[in-house]
Amino acid sequence: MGASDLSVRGKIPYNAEPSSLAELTSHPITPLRLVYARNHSDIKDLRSDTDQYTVKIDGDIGGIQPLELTFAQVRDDLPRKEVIAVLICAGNRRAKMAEKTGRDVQGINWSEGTIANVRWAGAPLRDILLQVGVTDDSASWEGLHVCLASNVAPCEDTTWYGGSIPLERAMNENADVLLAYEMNGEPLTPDHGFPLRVVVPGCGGMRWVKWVDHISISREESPNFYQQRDYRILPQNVTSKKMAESEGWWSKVPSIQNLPCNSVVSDFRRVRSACPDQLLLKACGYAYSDCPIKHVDVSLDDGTTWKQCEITYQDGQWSWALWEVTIDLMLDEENSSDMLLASNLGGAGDRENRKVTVFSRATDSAGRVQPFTCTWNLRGVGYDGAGEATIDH
Ligand SMILES: Nc1nc2c(c(=O)[nH]1)N[C@H]1C(S)=C(S)[C@@H](COP(=O)(O)O)O[C@H]1N2
Ligand SMILES: [Mo]
Repeated sequence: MGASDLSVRGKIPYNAEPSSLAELTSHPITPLRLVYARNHSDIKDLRSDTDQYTVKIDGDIGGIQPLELTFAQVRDDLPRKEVIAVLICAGNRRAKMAEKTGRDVQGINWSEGTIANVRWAGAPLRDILLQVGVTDDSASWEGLHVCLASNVAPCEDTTWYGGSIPLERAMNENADVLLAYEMNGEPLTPDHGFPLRVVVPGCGGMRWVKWVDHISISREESPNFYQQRDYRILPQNVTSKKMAESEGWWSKVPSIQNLPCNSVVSDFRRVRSACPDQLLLKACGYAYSDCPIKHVDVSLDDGTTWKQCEITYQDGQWSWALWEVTIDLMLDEENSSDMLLASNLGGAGDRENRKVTVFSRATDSAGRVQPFTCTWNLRGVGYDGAGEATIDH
């Protein structure tokens, strides 16, 4: 990992995101050196312990035959599946939430780079669950959860890391949930969970448990702190952790699972034009949801009118979408496009050094539209307001 590729947001535990969003979105598949790191504990380097490393699978329901698999068994004896899926932290864009709402949020001050589009390879979790006796009858999955845990290192708030997903998701062949051992064709690195991590496409990164060593089928969601008392969107009126605890808010709202429909502007700049009457601006960025993106649109008039962008990359069900658009900001305001708000051009006079703000908005294939504004929540999670970038031109 190059020293300048990531901006370190916390040294202990180690938390870092790419320094340049423009560079991040210049690669459809995120190179390992640009993959953000999000850790609630020290990073365990288990590379010399792989012979001892096992994953236990059990459950508190009937009909489960507990099983213990070695890393080699998971890698060599089970089917291998590859999936391109975007990994995103629930705290992505937290700094934007603070900026747009003018209120402090609790958590690492993430910009918009805690996102990585990776080609993962691993064993389908479904095949492992079938081995321990989960049946292929979907009615039997109802109300059950798969608890995913890592006991290799104590975390900031508790002694271990865990999270859970509905059993339904883990058993659905099309949901592509993996016990992954490779990213971009290489073994996982210690910071990304070597030897095994869970990959849950379309779901927030906090459930993609790294260094996973215990998988358990349960009637309850994971009892872990990060499932029960964090990674939930608390209502706006909950203004402190103390209030959240004393009024029991954590159990009143659901744990986050699926990704929101979201987009971000990663680069916005003026581009040269051969025609002197033209003022060309180029914007590009990323978008994602819990299903493929249908289109991304941009607005120069605070969301009154929108122009559709070109999607330059999207691969399969679970990747991010990369988009770009060129906007012709005519020098003659009278001929300017409908999109253009006069105030955005700075009004009368000076055509130089005027600020232009572009907003982006994603629509997914299920018809969900990214909202323009996002309300504040205490932990600053799930920010999904319009993407935004401003330039002086
Ligand atoms: N064991 C363990 N797994 C974990 C975490 C952690 O702190 N410990 N962090 C989670 C969170 S919040 C995110 S966003 C992703 C980050 O994965 P990365 O560091 O590979 O980018 O891992 C998840 N899995
Ligand atoms: Mo996260």
